[in-house]
Amino acid sequence: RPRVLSGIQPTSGSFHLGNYLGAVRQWVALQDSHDAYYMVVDLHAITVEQDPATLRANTRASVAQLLGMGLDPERCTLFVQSHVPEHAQLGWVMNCMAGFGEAARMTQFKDKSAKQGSDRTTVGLFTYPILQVADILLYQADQVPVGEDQRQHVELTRDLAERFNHRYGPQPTFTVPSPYILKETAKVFDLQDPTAKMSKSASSAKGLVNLLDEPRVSAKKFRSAVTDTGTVVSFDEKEKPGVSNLLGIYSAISGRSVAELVEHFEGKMYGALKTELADAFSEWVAPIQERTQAYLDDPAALDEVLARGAEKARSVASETLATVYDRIGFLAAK
Ligand code: AQP
Repeated sequence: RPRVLSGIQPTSGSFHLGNYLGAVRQWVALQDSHDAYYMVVDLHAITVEQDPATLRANTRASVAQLLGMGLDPERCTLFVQSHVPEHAQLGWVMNCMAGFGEAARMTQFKDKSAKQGSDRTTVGLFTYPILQVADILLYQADQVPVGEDQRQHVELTRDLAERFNHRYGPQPTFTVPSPYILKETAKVFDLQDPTAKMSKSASSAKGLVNLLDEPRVSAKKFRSAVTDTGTVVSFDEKEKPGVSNLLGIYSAISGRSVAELVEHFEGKMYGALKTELADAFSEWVAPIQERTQAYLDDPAALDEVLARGAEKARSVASETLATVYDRIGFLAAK
């Protein structure tokens, strides 16, 4: 079975709809067809300052939500990144493979550091895409299910894997991975600014749909989503970004195609779309919240899942790291 690897940051108490539709939904779907490795990337989280108690609580909450959203530890390997020391170890090696200019071209770094200012931007934020390269290569992943905003980082992973394979050949050390990005949900947009990505740090509270918020709070956000001055419900990302975003979300959570939904809303106004979506969302999110709460109420079960996950992940990661250390000429420890 081909292997997939992906991760998500524990930087908030709740994931948002963009995280789910762009990434986690695919993670759930790939569990049966792929050898799946998924992790909560706490090493990445500390690229911006974190309160220790909050980080610990958010890491637990993240694992509980992933299980609540449908990851099944019997069908995938779920772990916390810092439980597998090989990530930091291979991260250093890959830092030494990447060019400074190459890293400086990462658009996410440019955007985030421009917002923070250079004194508040950590060196970790600059090198985080390279740690992500190590995350992926350690598991010899064939595919990386992510949202569109991560495409450039997967491209960097491919470049560095090929560079390493070439420099330390002739046998390849790393599998060169491909991004796995579904067109329909590659980018979920802010409900208040449908030309911007829904994002935890950039969206206004009203534009961001958190999965663990009270369903009626999210329903209200859908009902007051920004659309346009037109009246016909149709899918046109350029002319009708707000309506198209709502249709995309509705389609993804209901399993009905966009074409079917457009037909359904024929002759109805935008208000009908918003109200139906608000109701559908509330119904859809309720069982996710219940399952998440059940895992939060059983910390021993959660620890058990993570212990098993880390052990399995470490067995793969340590093998890759040993090969890398050997190929680059590190003296073997006796
Ligand atoms: N709006 C989105 N649409 C589609 N996919 C998205 N992802 C994030 N936002 C969207 C995908 O979610 C996965 C986890 O990403 P992450 O750990 O980088 O999440 P994040 O950084 O917490 O997400 P944000 O909201 O984008 O955070 P900030 O605002 O801090 O940058 C990834 O696969 C990502 O593509």
